[in-house]
Amino acid sequence: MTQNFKVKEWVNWAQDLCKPDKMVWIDGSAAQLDTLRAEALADGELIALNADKLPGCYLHRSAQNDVARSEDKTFICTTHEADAGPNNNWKSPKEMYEKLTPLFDGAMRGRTMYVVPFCMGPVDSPFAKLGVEITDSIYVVLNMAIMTRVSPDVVALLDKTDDFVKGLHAKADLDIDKRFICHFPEDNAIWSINSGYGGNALLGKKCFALRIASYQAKQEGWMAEHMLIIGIQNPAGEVKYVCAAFPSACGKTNLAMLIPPEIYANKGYKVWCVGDDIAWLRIGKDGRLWAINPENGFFGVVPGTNAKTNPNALETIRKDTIFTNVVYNEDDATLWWEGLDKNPPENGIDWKGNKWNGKTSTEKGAHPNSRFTTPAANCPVISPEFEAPHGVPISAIIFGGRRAKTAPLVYQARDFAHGVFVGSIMASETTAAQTGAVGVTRPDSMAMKPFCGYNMADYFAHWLEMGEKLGDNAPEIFNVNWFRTDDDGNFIWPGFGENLRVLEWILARCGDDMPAQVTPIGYLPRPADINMEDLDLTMDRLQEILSIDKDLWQAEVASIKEYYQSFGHRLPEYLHNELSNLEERLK
Ligand code: GTP
Ligand code: SPV
Ligand code: MN
Repeated sequence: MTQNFKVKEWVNWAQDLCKPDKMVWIDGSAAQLDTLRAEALADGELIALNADKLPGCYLHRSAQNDVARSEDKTFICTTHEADAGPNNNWKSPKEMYEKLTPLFDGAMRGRTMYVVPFCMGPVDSPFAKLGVEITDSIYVVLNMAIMTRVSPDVVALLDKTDDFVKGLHAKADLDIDKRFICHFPEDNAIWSINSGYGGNALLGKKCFALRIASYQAKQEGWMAEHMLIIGIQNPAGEVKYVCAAFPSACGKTNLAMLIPPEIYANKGYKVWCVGDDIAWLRIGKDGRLWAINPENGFFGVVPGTNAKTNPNALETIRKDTIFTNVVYNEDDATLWWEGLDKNPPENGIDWKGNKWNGKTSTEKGAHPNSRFTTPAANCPVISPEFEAPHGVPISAIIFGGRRAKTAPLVYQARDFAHGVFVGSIMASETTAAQTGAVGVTRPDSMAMKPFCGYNMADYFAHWLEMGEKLGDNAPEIFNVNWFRTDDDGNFIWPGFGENLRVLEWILARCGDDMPAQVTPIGYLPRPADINMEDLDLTMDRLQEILSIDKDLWQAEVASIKEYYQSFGHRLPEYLHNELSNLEERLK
């Protein structure tokens, strides 16, 4: 338990409000987590699996109405509505404290209240930040122990500072009508109730490391972004680091664990994973941009993970992993999900807990947003710099969305400021990672639409300011789209490991000697500059995904205009000008 008076005072207040039967401080020790797992197994919150085939792994089934982030129930509570911006649901702090206090009142009666001190970032990093999550869910505690740093070292740090984020979480009745995920950036506080789902309940992740942290980053002059971080090692052994921001379920974990195609592996290329979802970026003493991954594990999409698409992820999740909402195989207590292999179990139990025969059933066995929670240390390609206190220097920033049409395979911004424009005009088709319709194209600037804890117009201004501070040291900015489809709806680009071919062009463009085509939207590769060796794709198809359809782009400009208008006068003038210039160039 901490000696920090502020923490104790707040925990006492929460205890008085939530009225648990018992309170347990979590130190992350193996013995303590073992006890919790045994308890969760006894009451069915966790299901044991085959200890030989999946050592240390468990299955959890969530409530059926609680399987994804609930964006309509997520609020940014600032004094002034304009500070939350049109990109967020806003309520005043007063209103939400008043509304949620009665919901938390007595919410933990008959339950245990767990107090989890945690650290985002390596514990010895000057950029690390502390939080304390109070929760009544063992599932949440066990997930937090994987996703964040939870240890006596963290408690020692907490003893010395009052700078911590207060996260209050209660499952309550999982009542969807009383589900709220409220952020109070002015108070460093998060209140989440009636959901047990990852992004709603693991408060270190999206709630803290993106929504609250983006607000802090704006004040303190750094950036909190929805980005993976990888190191790409060339045959000479040099490693260059890039960050990539893609919306939820658009390929970050897959790119973060990329295995080079044979022709690249044979030459000596390697890809190292630093992070798969969140990056905290700062300008270093050398003037360059440096990134740390504040997380300690991966909370990844399960369906589609297989030996071909992501063998590294498959290897990572063979042990010490919590699976949520996949198929249980009664024959040997193993797991299955859509896209694993062509051999689904006949004696299965689906994610809803019903008997499921994979050979005959027409329904999906695993939920499309079923997830694994697994320690970063398990990843066979975890970067040697994963724990580096100052992080890694970033050469390129890549934005990318899921677009059937319009966005080409890859293009480069003219400079950093233009790159901010490119990020701001991103749009992507919605996925199963959030509740609501799937496949609807919506603006998702920098893949941060659901995660920016303040007015996005101010966020764009902050990006532009960071670019000015970085000057000549600014990373190059790119946009990619792995998801262009043909007339039959099939993906044209093979994706996954083959994405290294695009990364190779990107890194070449970060040097001096790779020419490119100048187009209205930015620099595109000359088709011959994408390495097609050993690739099952015709030059015609490549040219197709490297083409820019002026009609589609003109329509795109019209919708961006409308989107920009939602920010009113707060939108930086520069972005308006870039949009007009783009419109001109498309004529
Ligand atoms: P979050 O954890 O929600 O932030 O998702 P993510 O961005 O990490 O996405 P992830 O890597 O888990 O991929 C999501 C889905 O996209 C999976 O179904 C993948 O199989 C699919 N996917 C990933 N990379 C590619 C690719 O290069 N091409 C195609 N066609 N699909 C991909
Ligand atoms: C996402 O939806 O972007 C995720 C999963 O990474 S969650 O933690 O639920 O946000
Ligand atoms: Mn994510």
